[in-house]
Amino acid sequence: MLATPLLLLFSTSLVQGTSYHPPVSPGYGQWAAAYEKARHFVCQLTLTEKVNLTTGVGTGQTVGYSTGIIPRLNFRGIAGDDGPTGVRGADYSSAFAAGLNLAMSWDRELIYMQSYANGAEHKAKGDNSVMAPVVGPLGRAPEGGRNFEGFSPDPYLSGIAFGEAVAGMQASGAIAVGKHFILYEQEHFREVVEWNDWHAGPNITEPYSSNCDDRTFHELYLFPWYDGVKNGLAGVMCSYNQVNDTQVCQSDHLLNDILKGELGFQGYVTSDDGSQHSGIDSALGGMDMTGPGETSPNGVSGLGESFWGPNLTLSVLNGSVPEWRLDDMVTRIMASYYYLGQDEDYPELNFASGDFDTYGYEYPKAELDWRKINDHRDVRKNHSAIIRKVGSNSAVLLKNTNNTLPLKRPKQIAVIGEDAGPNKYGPNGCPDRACDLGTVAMGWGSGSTNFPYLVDPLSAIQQRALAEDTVVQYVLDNWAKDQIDAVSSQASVCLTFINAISGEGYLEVDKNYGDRNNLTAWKDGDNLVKQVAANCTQTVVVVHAPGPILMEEWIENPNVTAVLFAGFPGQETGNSIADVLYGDVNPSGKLPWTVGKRRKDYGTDVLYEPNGLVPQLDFNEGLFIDYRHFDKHDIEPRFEFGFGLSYTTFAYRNLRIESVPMKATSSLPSSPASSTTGPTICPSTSLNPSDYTFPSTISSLTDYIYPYLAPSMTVTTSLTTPTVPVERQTPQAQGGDPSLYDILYKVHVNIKNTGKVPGQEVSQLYLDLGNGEPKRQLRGFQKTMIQPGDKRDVTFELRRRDVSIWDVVQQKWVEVTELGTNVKVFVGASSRDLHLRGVIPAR
Ligand SMILES: *[C@@H]1O[C@H](CO)[C@@H](O)[C@H](O)[C@H]1NC(C)=O
Ligand SMILES: *[C@@H]1O[C@H](CO)[C@@H](O)[C@H](O)[C@H]1NC(C)=O
Ligand SMILES: *[C@@H]1O[C@H](CO)[C@@H](O)[C@H](O)[C@H]1NC(C)=O
Ligand SMILES: *[C@@H]1O[C@H](CO)[C@@H](O)[C@H](O)[C@H]1NC(C)=O
Ligand SMILES: *[C@@H]1O[C@H](CO)[C@@H](O)[C@H](O)[C@H]1NC(C)=O
Ligand SMILES: *[C@@H]1O[C@H](CO)[C@@H](O)[C@H](O)[C@H]1NC(C)=O
Ligand SMILES: *[C@@H]1O[C@H](CO)[C@@H](O)[C@H](O)[C@H]1NC(C)=O
Ligand SMILES: *[C@@H]1O[C@H](CO)[C@@H](O)[C@H](O)[C@H]1NC(C)=O
Ligand SMILES: *[C@@H]1O[C@H](CO)[C@@H](O)[C@H](O)[C@H]1NC(C)=O
Ligand SMILES: CC(=O)N[C@H]1CO[C@H](CO)[C@@H](O)[C@@H]1O
Repeated sequence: MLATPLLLLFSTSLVQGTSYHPPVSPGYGQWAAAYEKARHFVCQLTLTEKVNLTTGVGTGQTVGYSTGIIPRLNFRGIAGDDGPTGVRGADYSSAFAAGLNLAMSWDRELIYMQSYANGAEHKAKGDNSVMAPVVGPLGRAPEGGRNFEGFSPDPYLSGIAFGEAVAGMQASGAIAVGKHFILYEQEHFREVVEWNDWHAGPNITEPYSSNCDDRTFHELYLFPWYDGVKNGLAGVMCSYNQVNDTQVCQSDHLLNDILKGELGFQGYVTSDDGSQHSGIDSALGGMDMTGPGETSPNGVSGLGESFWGPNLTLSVLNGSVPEWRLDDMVTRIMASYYYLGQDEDYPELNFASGDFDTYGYEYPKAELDWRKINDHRDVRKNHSAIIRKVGSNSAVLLKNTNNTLPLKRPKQIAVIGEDAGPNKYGPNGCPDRACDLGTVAMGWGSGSTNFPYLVDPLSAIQQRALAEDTVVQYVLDNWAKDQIDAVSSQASVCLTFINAISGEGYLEVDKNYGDRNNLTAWKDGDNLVKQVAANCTQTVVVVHAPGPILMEEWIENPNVTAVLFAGFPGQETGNSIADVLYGDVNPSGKLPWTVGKRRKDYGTDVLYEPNGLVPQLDFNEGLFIDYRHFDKHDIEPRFEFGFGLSYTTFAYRNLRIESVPMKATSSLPSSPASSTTGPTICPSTSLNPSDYTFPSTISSLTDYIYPYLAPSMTVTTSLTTPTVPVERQTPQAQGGDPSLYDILYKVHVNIKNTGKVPGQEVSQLYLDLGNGEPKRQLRGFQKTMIQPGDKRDVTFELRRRDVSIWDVVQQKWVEVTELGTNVKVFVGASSRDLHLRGVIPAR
């Protein structure tokens, strides 16, 4: 125990004299009430209780991302779990469609609905927070392993999707932890241990550094975060990579200046599993919670060791981390809890991620506390209907010669390809879904969940076909050439399933370390299609993939009469596909990226070989990724961004631009109370050794992270009343400068359904902003259901942000019309099918 008497002497020297001056717990706007409750709560806490709420107890525990608890106040801490497609590691929960499919749907309401349902399942299982939605990676390189977890390389589409996903998820009551912040665009080299030890190098010494200029950063990668923060995002996960050779999780610039300052983020920042690289620096740099708690990913080494926990307690006691910073961390965490109303009737944790047993140890490593760990609560409700709808409404019809689809009572169907059938080991037969066996409906890694069931395409199609007395043949082996020839030469229609898969970097499939090694179909998919098409004049290709695949080997084959891109639709994949094939649902998905003809046409790629001990990922292409690159260099894509066919046709007319009369411009709210009085700081009263030494009343568990000083730790300095820095207290509004969201223009068009069936059209608005910007950038879209022969007026609203560029000198968004630019407006059915044009004149 501690012999040194505490010297009550506060040292501010470490704080003053450095450039470090983060924004302190704000609590304005919609967050005011939550902050008041949080401050009240935090003011009751002792030092170790505060530290407990910032530190995960370790991944050795049954549920990852769980902080310590406060028994004295009967507060059970903040529990969280992955992720974007459901409650990871749980049973009796849903396997939702991937973020990719939400983007492919271009449907705000569906994005909101599925995110709400996912949040509700987490809540019912007792998770306070959900590690989702994903908006980083944005998708700089089409091979990027985790692109499918997010939305689109277009920042506007991603921003709208992210905003809806945050709003939907948090409407359920769960905290959305948006991830990954930021410039995390590939899996290779994201983690030293993972790369050197698990993938056997060549060795690196630090995670890769994403080097991106300020304008590109703001206009592409940061852009969608505004929409999430604007909609109340309460959690953010900082990413594995470095930016400009600084770890993101300790970047004062990125977390304090940009996220908490410029974007006005009022929630908390948590680390990923192994993305924290320091104790003091991450605290000062703006991180608020160390999710898993441990120093290394998955606790591969140093089990029970933490940069925070005991180290944070000591850092506060010895003055390295001012106590107001700890208070700020805990206040942000608790404000998020209150903001979501979790103090009222929130379910208790009733499952154990990855463990389906009913009884088990609460602390497995220590084999302690045998108890009920899983209620097996079925939380799925009617979510299968939503998932099926997302699947069918996101499928993108790329080719449909002579109306091959929808199927018209074919006499005989052949279903061909391993991707049409089940995995013989079961839908959850591969750990974290890291394999390409049977049909693929999600990617691998923390974007995966357990399937409660998986409707494979063959089952769904067969069921549907039998109702029409169709004969159904199938071959599920991609290399069974004789059988394939036999069935494809007999069938009236040959439904051919091919796929590709990608995932998170800690697992490898066929030497793909998360990122895909190529953009072609896996399992000899191209040859499979060619072989079927050689014998079948109605070959329909269905693709399950995490992003674009190259289709050049067969796309122009006249026997390939239809192509449907299905993405990763989750548990209902077969039903969703059958709904579209049979015309029960008219396809309305559009590509959220470009399908190129050659890999090199994209101009960006994953860095596969380290270019140094600290791999450098230079974003030299600037603003020009995906369609912006194809447009700039006049490269003809196979299918352009925004493309997708329907069973009906649409005609566009009458573009009209309306200038919205300027209201008194919204501006930053005048300084709220917190900046005049300063944030409430609650020094831990009567600080004595019992506040931070191991209590005799609890027995220490192996590999478990506590807030108490380790026996080897001694306190040399001590603290008194902390001073609060004032420099960066000027609060921003949630989502940044509110005037960025003012509607400046409305663009109206009229769309007619000129075909014979009802259909939804995703109409798209693009702008040419001049000033070195891409020729066309998406800045509006609407999905509209129109009956045959009917017309609908569609309106796009342009916010100030949508007609602005980031001025690196002034460090602010500037409207281009004020720079003397005539803004060209295009509206149409894809980024290259632009029926209508107009101009917003310079001012
Ligand atoms: C910190 O949390 C642990 C459980 O994770 C609990 O055993 C301990 O009592 C807590 N400490 C304090 C000071 O509340
Ligand atoms: C790479 O690093 C691993 C562990 O970090 C080590 O075991 C191995 O010897 C290193 N290899 C080389 C070639 O330096
Ligand atoms: C990276 O550094 C460059 C050069 O200092 C700077 O212009 C840029 O804004 C930095 N990028 C980010 C994302 O902070
Ligand atoms: C304190 O942090 C260091 C790394 O800075 C780590 O090696 C050590 O294990 C931590 N101590 C505890 C008790 O977690
Ligand atoms: C305070 O404690 C932290 C955590 O162990 C340590 O890293 C740091 O060097 C200490 N600072 C001082 C001034 O003793
Ligand atoms: C699911 O159930 C909810 C609540 O009963 C209802 O509001 C919603 O419309 C249903 N959704 C679907 C897709 O059936
Ligand atoms: C499509 O239909 C037209 C008219 O019936 C026919 O001439 C053409 O050969 C068909 N194309 C294919 C690829 O089947
Ligand atoms: C692309 O990668 C997949 C999966 O590793 C592999 O099956 C396929 O053969 C590769 N394609 C080419 C053209 O190398
Ligand atoms: C299309 O199918 C027919 C019938 O099997 C076959 O004769 C023809 O060669 C095929 N065409 C191509 C380009 O494979
Ligand atoms: C039954 C039949 O027509 N089979 C043909 C299918 O196509 C191959 C070429 O890929 C021919 O060799 C078969 O004769």
